[in-house]
Amino acid sequence: MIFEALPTTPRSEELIDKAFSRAARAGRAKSGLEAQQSMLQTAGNILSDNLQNVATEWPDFETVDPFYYELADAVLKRSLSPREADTGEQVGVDALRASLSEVTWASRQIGELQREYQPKLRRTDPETARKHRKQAFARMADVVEEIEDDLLRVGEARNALRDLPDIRSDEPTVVVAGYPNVGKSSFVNAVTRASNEIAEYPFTTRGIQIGHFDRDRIRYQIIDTPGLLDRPAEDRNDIETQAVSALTHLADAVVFVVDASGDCGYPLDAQLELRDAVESQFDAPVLTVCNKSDRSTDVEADAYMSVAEDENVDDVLEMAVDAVDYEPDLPSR
Ligand SMILES: Nc1nc2c(ncn2[C@@H]2O[C@H](COP(=O)(O)OP(=O)(O)OP(=O)(O)O)[C@@H](O)[C@H]2O)c(=O)[nH]1
Ligand SMILES: [Mg+2]
Repeated sequence: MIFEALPTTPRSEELIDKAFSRAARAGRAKSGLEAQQSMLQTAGNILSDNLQNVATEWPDFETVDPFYYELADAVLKRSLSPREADTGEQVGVDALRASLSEVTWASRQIGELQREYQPKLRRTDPETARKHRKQAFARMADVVEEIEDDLLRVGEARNALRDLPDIRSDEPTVVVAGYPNVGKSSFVNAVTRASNEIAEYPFTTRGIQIGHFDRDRIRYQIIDTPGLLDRPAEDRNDIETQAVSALTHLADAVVFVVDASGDCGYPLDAQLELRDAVESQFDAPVLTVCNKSDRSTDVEADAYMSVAEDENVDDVLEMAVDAVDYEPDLPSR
């Protein structure tokens, strides 16, 4: 998971304290002009390096997998307030990138201050050097304080993204969709290992379920998305819509489960309408699978199964694997 390893982001105050106390320590080890030079060098390096690290530890959003880009954007749109200082009222990944570029700016600015003051601490008396050094520190602190909001925002973004469910964008993926109560989770549970993860999904109040199964030594990922792909698109809010859009980048096949018996509480017409909508939104093949065949098979479908009676479940999975049509990248010989 690409956002998992992001380190904590320091706050402006923390960073200033750290830089200046290390600088004081470095200064105490020397005397006269050298003490002032060493302090400037230490504070400048700590500030510019730490700020630079904040910016470079993020993945390059230009090249990030589209699934993660949209996922991150949706999460950040919810968790980051718009930058009021910006005329553009940036939100989501744009707001984060704007803050990261401010942080990079600050890092460079500190470097420039360091270079500006270095000559002033040479060939002068220690007292004048001390005044210049103090002035340099004040200006460095101003720069770091100026990006206080940006550091906070980057820290918030990091916290919001770190806990995203561990969905692998590089594994062949089956997405399971369908109205509530049709048997989606029953199917996922039946075909996956016992160790399914139920992950907090930041778009819905329901946990997303991520399971895995193996076929021909290839690991497949199967994702149950309650609260997202279980009702008409017009009922989704902006963030849910974007989450579904992220899923379209991820899905290699969709198993759309219907319940022809209507036991689930939703009329078959509505279920098929949702199926058509999912079909038109996803590029991946969509299999219509009639579950609860023990109750009814009264619908045109690609397959019929009863998870409850373990009827045809493996065949449905096989169909899904065929639909995924995954060709592993074999090393070229
Ligand atoms: N008769 C019958 N009942 C089934 C079958 N499969 C699932 N059920 C029952 O249908 C109900 C709903 O199943 P779930 O797997 O929770 O359905 P779901 O689609 O995950 O529902 P949500 O998570 O609410 O969206 C449960 O009571 C299951 O026991 C089946 O093949 N036949
Ligand atoms: Mg479920």
